[in-house]
Amino acid sequence: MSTPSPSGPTPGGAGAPPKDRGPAPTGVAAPTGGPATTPLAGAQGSPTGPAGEYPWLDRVHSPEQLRVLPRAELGQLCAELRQFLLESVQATGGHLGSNLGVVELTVALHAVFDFRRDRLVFDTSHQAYPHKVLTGRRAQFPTLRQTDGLCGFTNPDESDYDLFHLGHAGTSISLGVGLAQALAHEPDPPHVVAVIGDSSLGAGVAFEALNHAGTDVGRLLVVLNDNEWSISKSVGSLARYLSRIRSNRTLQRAQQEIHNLIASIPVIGGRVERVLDQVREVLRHAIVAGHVFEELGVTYVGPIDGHDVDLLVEKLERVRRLDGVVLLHTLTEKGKGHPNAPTHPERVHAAKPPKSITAVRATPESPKVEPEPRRLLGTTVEDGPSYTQAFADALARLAERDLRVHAIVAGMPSGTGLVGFAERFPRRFHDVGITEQHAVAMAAGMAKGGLRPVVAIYSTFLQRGYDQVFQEVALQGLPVTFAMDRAGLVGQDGPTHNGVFDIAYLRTLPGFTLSAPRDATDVERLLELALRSSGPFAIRFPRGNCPLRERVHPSERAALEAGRAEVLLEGQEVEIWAYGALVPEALLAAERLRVRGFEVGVVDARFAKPLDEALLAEHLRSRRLLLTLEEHQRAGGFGSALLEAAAKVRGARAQVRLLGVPDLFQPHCTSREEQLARCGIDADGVERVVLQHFERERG
Ligand SMILES: Cc1ncc(C[n+]2csc(CCOP(=O)(O)OP(=O)(O)O)c2C)c(N)n1
Repeated sequence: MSTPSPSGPTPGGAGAPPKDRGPAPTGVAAPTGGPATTPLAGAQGSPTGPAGEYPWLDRVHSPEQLRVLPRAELGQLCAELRQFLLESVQATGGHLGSNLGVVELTVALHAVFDFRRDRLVFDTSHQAYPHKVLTGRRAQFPTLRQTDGLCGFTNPDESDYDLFHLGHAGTSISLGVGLAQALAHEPDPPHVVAVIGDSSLGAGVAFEALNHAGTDVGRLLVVLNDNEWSISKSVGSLARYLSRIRSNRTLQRAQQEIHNLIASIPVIGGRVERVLDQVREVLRHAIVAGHVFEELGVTYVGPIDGHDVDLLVEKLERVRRLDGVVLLHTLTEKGKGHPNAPTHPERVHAAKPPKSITAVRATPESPKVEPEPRRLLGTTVEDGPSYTQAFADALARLAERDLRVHAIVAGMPSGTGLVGFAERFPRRFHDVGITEQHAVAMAAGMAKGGLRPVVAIYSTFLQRGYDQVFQEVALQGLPVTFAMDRAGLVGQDGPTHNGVFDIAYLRTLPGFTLSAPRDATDVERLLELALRSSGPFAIRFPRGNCPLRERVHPSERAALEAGRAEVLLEGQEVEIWAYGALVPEALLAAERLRVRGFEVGVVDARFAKPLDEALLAEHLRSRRLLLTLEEHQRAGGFGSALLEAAAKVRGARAQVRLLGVPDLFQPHCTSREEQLARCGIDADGVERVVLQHFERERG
């Protein structure tokens, strides 16, 4: 890990520039790679050498080394870099498609700018792999997104070339505007570059930033990486507008001629001049690509071929001399070089890690190796359907019965499992793009109009729409259902994507019902209850699978009632109140502790709000130890809610211990299971706490 340079202009403020990494290499002679044998689809330059050989890439361990390569060899470097990413990321898993698309752009950026001094921000930063390779991290690629390995996003802990740890889309222009303002006082201000995808540009915050950027905030280059895809196809009028620019080659050719024509219209004065002014404007609007940006005060350049590294270098050298805010529009192909990219860009977005990598790994902190399914008391932690699938299936069944049910997603139709729903109910499915605020406010409008909208959203991305959850939904008391996927720890994506704050940020809002299912049957029952509810209702479920065999048969379950917990196992001295998907872990721990002679009970709390206060009071009075178990930050979560209720109980004798995610941003790990173990919120963790508690009491 490198430390920030002390020589930054405003240390800790504008992001200190990376340290000089030693003198530039001198050897730039053509490397002696083997004969070219593996042509690379669509790559610029000649083919790479035999698989696994990267004669030019081997010479580049830093951007300084890139900058001394002969310009004519940059195409070859790009070909090797693309080949390296294809081989490496397919072996480990990771965001493949977006990265293959920005190879030439990243090489050109590092060739033209010096990001030891200039500043580079990647939006969302899932497309920063080529940047990682070029900034000395290639050797770590076999560890990509694994425990203690290379992060899948930019991360200042990893390199001084990474200014921010990001993962949520749309903020790069704002960050760039801030950096530009912080650096503007310098005699020769460094350049600030923000790289943003076409879909992320549609996020509200990106529009807000552009709106401000055009008002003299300093020098900023925004590079629009337009590949026409989000994770799915980009949606909305902005996507349509960009696509019109992209497809209109005639317009691009005509553009220069029109510029010349406008310039050549003579200035005559008086009325004629005013009319000609209008003609100039009409022509500009009708013909000039990107006039929407120009109207915002942003100089638009493009569109240009984002896979032509020579052209990119030439344009970047030109635009870096311009003042103010410049938007360079580059056209790229998502997954460039991958055989499936032309037909299935969505499939190429993320390469799945092979099974051997996602298997639970033993670590010194968590010696957990559990190859066999763990059976207990009629339930198992064997994999059933994913929670995502259980939700999608349930929603489709309920939508069939109730025409008022609409589904809303914010750029994540596949991630939320709703592609099938979209095909089946196209008029009742709304992908609004990466616009979580709009998604939530629109749901409020739908609910007011008599519909039953279900906002299917990752817990972490609902944070973007929090104010709309408060004002448009909660304050109006509207029946909007929030199906929060990836609620909990998410494994390889890490802290930007962990959904561990939602209970805290939702439970303070009056009138909200907060719930979490322990299995697939309860996913459907809670969804049904939500759709019958008269106010806002949240259902959280994790990235992971439902238990294959359920503890209680669906036909034997009592009707659900908001605020009613369910006793799954009667206890005497110890009671575990578990929330949602960790209920099976609590049952497993209870089983093991019972073998050791502890009469441990398990409650499926099911609701964090309202809580089952009557049952809680009974347990607080009669048990010696009460544990809460949740996949959420301990601060402000389910356990905190329970403690607040406990403070009102007279005659309580139980000690209460809260098991949840500690007050740290949990780093990425190879698997969610490993993160659960690290936080001590799996069966082993529960068992350990109970044993330690009674050992301490005894000794
Ligand atoms: C606020 C937010 N919502 C949703 C996502 C999930 N997400 C990650 S990448 C992505 C697509 C981004 O598309 P684009 O900006 O065009 O970049 P590309 O992947 O095409 O290079 C989405 C929707 C996110 N990261 N942040």
